[in-house]
Amino acid sequence: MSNRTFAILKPDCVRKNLIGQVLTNITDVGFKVLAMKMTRLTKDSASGFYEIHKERPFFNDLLDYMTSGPCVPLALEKDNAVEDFRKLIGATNPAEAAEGTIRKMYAKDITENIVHGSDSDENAAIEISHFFSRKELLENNGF
Ligand code: IDP
Ligand code: MG
Repeated sequence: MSNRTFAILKPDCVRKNLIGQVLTNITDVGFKVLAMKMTRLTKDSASGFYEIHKERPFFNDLLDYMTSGPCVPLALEKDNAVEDFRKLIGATNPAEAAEGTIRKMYAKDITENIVHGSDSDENAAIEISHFFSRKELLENNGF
């Protein structure tokens, strides 16, 4: 069990002006923000990040969506971070997400689903280092 996960407030979250609201949902349940930035993904960066899905039929739509505007990557800390964050955001498809989850409350559909959350400790570490340099993590948090 690791105490870190990686999240992205996706472009629809930024467009809908929900950055503050969703961050509040995240910090209210005890996640601490270790690092945060606002950035617009390039096609290359988005396809590297979602490499695992490159054979899926929705891959091109996913790249268009993730590059459609700025997003907010976050490195987060909490006990049992990966699992607790996945519970907080809910199922990929908001129609199937539990009541009270972030995707249930704010997401439009299975593509535009507001937020990313790592699915394992190993991927959390890879994804954090995809978006944040050692220097950024060190300067912000002293580790
Ligand atoms: P996750 O974000 O809940 O981990 P993944 O299966 O890893 O879900 O998919 C990554 C992202 O790709 C989803 O969050 C969503 O934006 C998009 N996506 C996943 N499945 C579909 C689909 O069946 N149709 C369209 N977009 C999808
Ligand atoms: Mg995933």
